[in-house]
Order: sequence, then C-alpha cells, then structure tokens
Amino acid sequence: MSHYPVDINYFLVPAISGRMELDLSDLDVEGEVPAQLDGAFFRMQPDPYFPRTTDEDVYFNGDGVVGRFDFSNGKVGFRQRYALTDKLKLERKAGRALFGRYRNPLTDDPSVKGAIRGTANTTPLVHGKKLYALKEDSPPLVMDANSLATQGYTDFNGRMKGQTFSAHSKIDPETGNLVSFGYCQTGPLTLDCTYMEVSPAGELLKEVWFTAPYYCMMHDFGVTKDYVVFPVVPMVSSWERLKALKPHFGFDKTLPIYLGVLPRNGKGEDIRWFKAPNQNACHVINAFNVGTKIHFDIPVSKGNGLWFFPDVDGSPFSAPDAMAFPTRWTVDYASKSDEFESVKKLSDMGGEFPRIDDRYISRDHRYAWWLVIDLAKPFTEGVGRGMNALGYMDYRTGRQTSWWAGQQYHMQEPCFVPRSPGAPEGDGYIVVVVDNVVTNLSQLVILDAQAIDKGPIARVKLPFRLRAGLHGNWFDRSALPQG
Ligand code: V55
Ligand code: FE
Repeated sequence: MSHYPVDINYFLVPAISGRMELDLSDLDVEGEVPAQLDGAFFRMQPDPYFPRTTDEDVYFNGDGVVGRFDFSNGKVGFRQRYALTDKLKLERKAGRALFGRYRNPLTDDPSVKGAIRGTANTTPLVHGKKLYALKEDSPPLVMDANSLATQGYTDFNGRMKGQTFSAHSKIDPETGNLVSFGYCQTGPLTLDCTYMEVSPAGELLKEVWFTAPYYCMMHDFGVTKDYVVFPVVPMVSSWERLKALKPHFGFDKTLPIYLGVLPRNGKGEDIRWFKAPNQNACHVINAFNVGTKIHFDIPVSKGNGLWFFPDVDGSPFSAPDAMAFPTRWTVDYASKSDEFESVKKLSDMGGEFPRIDDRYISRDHRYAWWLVIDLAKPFTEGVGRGMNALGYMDYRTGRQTSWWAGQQYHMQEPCFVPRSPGAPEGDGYIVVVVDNVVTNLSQLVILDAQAIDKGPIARVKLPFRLRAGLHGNWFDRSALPQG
C-alpha cells in the first residue's frame, strides 16, 4: 500500500455512508457557529448505488450524492440525496447496474444504449435559484436547491446543442452569468468543444464552438473579464483504450500542454493555443486579464496526479512527480509567439483543490486557500496519508500559513464563505469537511479565513463518515429559492 502522497483508500472507502439519504437537524457543535451565517454549503460525493458490473470501480464513476449543510441562527442541519440521473433511474427500475465502466459506453447493458451516462457526481452549483448537479461528460442536471429533489437534465429549452457542461462552470460576479464550457460535445472522444454563458434567468446566451488540439480530460478552465482560458493537459484516451478495457484516461508524457485563450466576445476561430512542455495541472485557482495579458493561476505538477488513470507508457505512479504547486502562467493574447510569457511558482506548499473568494472570479484576487499534503506530518498507519492540511496565501503581503488537521484526519475541498454578502475580499470563514479515519466520523470544520493557523472556530459533527467528496459551494439564503 502506498502512503505517499495520498493513499488509494482515501478515494475508495467502500463501506462509508453508502447509499445514505437522510435529514438531520441541529447537529452537535463544538465551539460556536457564527450566527450571522445564513445559507447553505453544498458538497458532492460519488457513491455507487448498485454494485459494479465490472471489476473496475473508478472513484470518478460513482453516482452523485449531494450533501447540503443548512446554516441558520448558529444551528446547522444536514440533508443528503442522490442526484436522480437518467442512469440511476434506469438502474433503480432494473434493480441492478446497467452502465459499465467510467466513460466507456462499450461496457453498458444493451438496454441502455443511447441513454445519458452522466452520474452528476462532481459539483453542486446554485444559479438562478436552481441547483445544478454537474459532471463533465453530460448536460447539467437540475435539482431543487432546498429539498434536493431532482427535476432532470436541461438543454436550456433546446438551445444547448452540445452534449456536455463542465463541472467547473463558474458564476461571473460582474455579470451574474453562469460561464461554462464542454468538451467531447458531439460524442465521446470528439475534439468538439463549446464555451457557453447562461443568464441568471436561465437563458443560454451563447454557445461558441471550437476544436481542441487533442482529446483529453478538459476538467477546469479560467474566466477573465475579457477571455475564457482552457488548459489542455495530456490525460488522453482513444477508442483502442476503451475496446481494450483500459481505464478511460491515461497520462501521456510525450505530448505538450496547451493553454487556449478565447475572447469572450469572439468566434471559435479566434482561439489562440499557447504551448508549453509536458507537465500536468487540474484545478484552476483563478484567472484575470490586464489588457491582452492573461494571468492564469493553477497548481502544476511534473507528472500524472491520478494513479487510477496510469501513464500510457506503463511507467509506475510517481508520488513526487504528482505533487502540484500553485503556479502563475502568463500569456499575451496579442503576442507574436505561441509560448508562455512567464511561469512563476507561487508556493512551496504542495497540494490541490484550490479556492478563492469566489466573488473575485475573473478579477485580480488577493487570497487563495488549498488542500496541502504536508509530508512532514505523521499519518495513521493502515489508513494512509491524505490531504492533511489547509494552505493560505495572501498575494499582497506574501504571508503563507497552514492548518494541519491532525494525524487522524483527511481533508476535503475547502470553501470560502463571506462574513456577510457585502464583506471585503477574504473577510469571512473557511468551511471544510474533515474525516476522522480512525473513528470514521466526519465534521464540517469552520475556521477564520484570515487566521486558519489558529485552528477551528467550530466543529459541526456528523454521526457518520462521509465518503471522499469532490467539490462544494456556499450560497447565501438570498441565492436560494424561498421555503
Ligand atoms: C475529475 C473528476 C471527475 C471526472 C473527471 O477531478 C475529472 C477531476 C468526479 O469526476 O469525471
Ligand atoms: Fe474538479
């Protein structure tokens, strides 16, 4: 078993909170939940509803389960429901799994041919009072943001012609639009991509088509005032791989990476692809532009970060090469060169799942928080090392700090919560799920966003352990439907 940097158990935890749908009120709290916090923190975990039909159980293939922590008057409730995808509805009717391997339609039961394979398992996002449960291989699934009842997939009244909508769609705080993109838009493995914007009223305002330089996992992107920015890293696939029942993705060390820059008011042909040597990156910190210059912040690693999508050349997983460090890539849309203008490492605290104060998406942000893998800290034998600390940086002063969750804890993606909707940038709290891997109990920990090193203000306790989650977002009560 590998204990470095992240143990495989962290993602599999098969027996933890399996198939649980529940409502809890007035959770047990150690410390004090800030009474002015009024809203909900939504988070998502993949959790296969039926046992797999194949030997493969890639964590990314689990059915989406939304958790909703409701904050009101210093009390916290928790509700958890499955995203009732078309896939899950078909499987529940049959009483067994019908869909096979992750992103491999060749492994499905013939009865479900043509059905949307999405699991809606990556990101919960509220926009226009609707909760979208997002997965990058399928359209957005609409849910009720309070009851978590599923309404179904939307194509925005027929206006969305592509087949996918990124799990890393973002709300532009300037326009209020939901800005999104998708890849493999005309079917699995195709090079067709789109950039989309949805108004707060739910109208698809644009769908701009462009072509990727090669097929790969286009997981996240950047939004600036004037541009959308697409990192292309060599987590690749092919029909040969799918026919051979290999994992959908594998990392190719021979390919360059690209950063695509498309003016938000432009046409697909206006995209420019900037090129850099082979390396890897996944979740975007933020992006902003100053004139034609685009600053794009992202944790970058030398090699593959996902051991369950192994290198295509068969080389073993390299934990040191998987460690990602926050980095700033700068390119100039007006440049004559297709090279990056500069590359700057921002921190020596390696990790992933970066967040900012989301009210600063597309603007020059001052603060970032992310999950750190602190190799100097002890971990629990037999369970393995997880992401064990929270990192903080202030770009203006250069101050960087961290909070170690402790030897018995693994951490999930943090989320910044403003002290109040109008509070200055970074003035507020971090909420972060931590899992005790010894007692198998999870907590939602609340920290002062500017003093994370002082430790939690409050620990909200769940009477069970959550599965490893992907992404989470906070929404003030004013963004939620009434009732
Ligand atoms: C990611 C997660 C996914 C997926 C593709 O974190 C990429 C990256 C949870 O599903 O399908
Ligand atoms: Fe993600």
